[in-house]
Amino acid sequence: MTINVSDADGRHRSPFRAFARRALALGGAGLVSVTGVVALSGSAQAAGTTLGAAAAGSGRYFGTAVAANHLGESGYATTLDTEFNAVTPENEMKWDAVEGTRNTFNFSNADSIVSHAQSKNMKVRGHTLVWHSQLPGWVSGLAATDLRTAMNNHITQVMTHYKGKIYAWDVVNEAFQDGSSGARRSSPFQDKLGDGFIEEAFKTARSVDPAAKLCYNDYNTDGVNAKSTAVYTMVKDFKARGVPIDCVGFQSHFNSNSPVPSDYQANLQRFADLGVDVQITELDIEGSGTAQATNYGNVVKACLAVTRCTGITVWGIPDKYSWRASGTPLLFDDNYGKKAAYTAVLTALGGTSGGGTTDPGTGGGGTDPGTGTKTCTATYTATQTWQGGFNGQVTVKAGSAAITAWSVKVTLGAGQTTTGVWNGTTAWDSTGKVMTVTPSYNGSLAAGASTSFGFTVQANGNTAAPTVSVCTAS
Ligand code: G2I
Repeated sequence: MTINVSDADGRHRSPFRAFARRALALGGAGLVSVTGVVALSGSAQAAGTTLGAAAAGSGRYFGTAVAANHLGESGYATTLDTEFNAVTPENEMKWDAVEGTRNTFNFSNADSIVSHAQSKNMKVRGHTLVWHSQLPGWVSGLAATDLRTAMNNHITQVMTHYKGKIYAWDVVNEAFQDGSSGARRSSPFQDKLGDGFIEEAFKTARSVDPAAKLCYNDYNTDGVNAKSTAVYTMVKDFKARGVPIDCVGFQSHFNSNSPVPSDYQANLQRFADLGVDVQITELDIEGSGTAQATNYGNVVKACLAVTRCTGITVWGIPDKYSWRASGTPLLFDDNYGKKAAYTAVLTALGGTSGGGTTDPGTGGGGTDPGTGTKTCTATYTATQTWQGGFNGQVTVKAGSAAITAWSVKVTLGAGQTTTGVWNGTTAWDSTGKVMTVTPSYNGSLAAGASTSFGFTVQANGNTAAPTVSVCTAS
């Protein structure tokens, strides 16, 4: 069955107008000519339409690092509250932030994140108690006995302040060296207290808040390598000797120099097999478009394949606030538009985009008992605009029967060219203006489920929205 969906007025819009237009498209079934199928229904908050809700479908959380100074920005807070059900303070719980002066504790910024999270029923990951970085100078200057006292006091004071409010603490962060040595990293703690500082920190932590999960957290430990094996050996030893440890965090900061390892899932699994939870704690993947989306999807799939992988945290919301913003490593663009990576993550989590739920009358997403006819609709949204071009996104939604393939026709305006298409495979007609987009990995949609593809348009003076027409399903 073929359904024609055309762009209402063909004009390119500001993000605010695009938002208003999306609301119109969702509410306005009149834009879509459908025979025998009720088009769209339900609320954007229905289960599985956001990252947090989709992750909750398998009992997991989907979190983000949060910076207190952005909470007053409405796009930031709205995206946080809509999409995520866990937070990690990005810097606000670090030693320099809470105890810059010995025994003088300042929790105000961290408190603002924790209270925000609590008001929204979000989990909080505490980050981090003992770390060589962002460590005030006074700590590094202490001699061994005093340092041990200061470390245990810091853990005790901070964990007492947040007792009962923290899902998991990164008790010790990044204590191992990079490279092939498998050795501990030099730090004031390591150098003055020796290897035993790690287990001492965990024992102190357990005594303060027995309800919090206690994690060891590190980077470059995402695949099977010398560093991850050194951590593995330590965790195995802790479990054997009854040193309290509940989880291992895999930061998962990826880029072309440090790609997602092919044995990522196997590595998570070998830690889980030691009897600890595993968590992806600081995920970001530099890149753009399909390549970035594919990597993100693969990371999520790896976590879902490991029963004890209890949740995923990305290290920030929009690219512009990333610690490595130039690599555009996050799920939302600078205007909080959902990137292809977002869609890949949501899809991998088993969620559905586009704000729709299943059609009424299908009995909860099954094939429409009336017809079983395979249909789809396509809705265009401009997600980002800049001098000279824009990004367009097309949401493809299955009708009241599940589909395994779809095809959408997109006609560019005069003078326009595309410089990239993601989450879809293109075939061009002889004019070079009409592309037929078919799925790359996202062809199978349950009844009422959605996916999206996107493209970048070089406007060449024509900012009109491309015409999206003819969604064909099979
Ligand atoms: O470096 C990425 C992460 C690696 N694993 C541990 C994480 O805690 C770490 O996070 C980053 C934050 O994302 C950055 O925001 O840690 C950095 C410090 O090691 C943070 O950067 C610092 C800047 O270096 C400071 O100049 C700045 O004052 O953020 C501070 C607060 O904005």
